[in-house]
Amino acid sequence: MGSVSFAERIKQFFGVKSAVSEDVFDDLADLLIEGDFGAAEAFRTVEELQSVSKKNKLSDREEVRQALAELLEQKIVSKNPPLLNKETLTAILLLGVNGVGKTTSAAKLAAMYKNSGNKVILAAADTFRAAAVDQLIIHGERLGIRVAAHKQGGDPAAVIYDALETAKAGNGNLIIADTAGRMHTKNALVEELKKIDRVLESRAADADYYKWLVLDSTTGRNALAQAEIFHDAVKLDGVILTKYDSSARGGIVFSLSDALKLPVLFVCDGEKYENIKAFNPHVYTREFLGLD
Ligand SMILES: Nc1nc2c(ncn2[C@@H]2O[C@H](COP(=O)(O)OP(=O)(O)O)[C@@H](O)[C@H]2O)c(=O)[nH]1
Ligand SMILES: [Mg+2]
Repeated sequence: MGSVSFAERIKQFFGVKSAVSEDVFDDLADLLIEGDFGAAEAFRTVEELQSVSKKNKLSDREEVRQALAELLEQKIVSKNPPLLNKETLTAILLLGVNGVGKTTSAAKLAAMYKNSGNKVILAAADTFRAAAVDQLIIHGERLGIRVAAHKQGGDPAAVIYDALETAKAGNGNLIIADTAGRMHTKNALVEELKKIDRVLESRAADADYYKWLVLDSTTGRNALAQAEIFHDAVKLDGVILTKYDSSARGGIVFSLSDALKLPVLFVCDGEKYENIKAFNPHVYTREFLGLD
């Protein structure tokens, strides 16, 4: 792709003043694939677009771009982030492989929900890396938020258990749990996550419980493979898309919808606490197609 960003390429593509021919649609399929669409999905989308274009007698690329925006927006499975009940307990489990931004997202969510009046407890259930626990404790200190933590190597399920007890003692209505994401032994990770999941299901049976997968938007199609593994293991409720400030191409959102019916709940576009916002399918689609 060179140094030209995907958004620029798609802008250039639609900026060309020419009639829409068969070739234009072929090129568009290629472009969507470059933008992290799956091949089958890209061809299907272009076929649908071709039939819409024919039906509505669209003649230039700009009209086709508008039609594509509508088509793509309809494909997104969307869901607003939940409104939390402050009178009852809510637990949010963050999952994902190393480096995607789980710990950072845990802190961002904690800051956001604290600002809207929730009493938050962060749970340092990534006990695999000492640095992960320290990183969360530092966020907790900065944000004035309690962190449930054990020493490195401890049982992550026990950390969650502690956080639940602390909350039940009246010290919080929202638990946000960070988890480990080492993928070198997929089975061990899946087993660990299932155990955490069981603790939450049984010890917080009356709580609202959400499982959100954190995905790095710069990893492209690999993100879909990650989502499949985690969704299989613990039935996810939604996705947090990180690093959207970088060279992300964005097509992955359409695949998450198409293949897994998984909604994206939040998009993060920087390292600061405030760099998180609720996902908006309309805005996202228009940004993806370089429309402002
Ligand atoms: N630019 C950018 N960097 C991010 C974002 N989210 C996380 N990071 C950075 O990505 C790196 C890994 O994040 P971390 O939360 O430790 O990932 P974890 O291993 O999944 O817990 C850190 O350097 C973060 O500052 C984001 O939305 N944008
Ligand atoms: Mg981490």
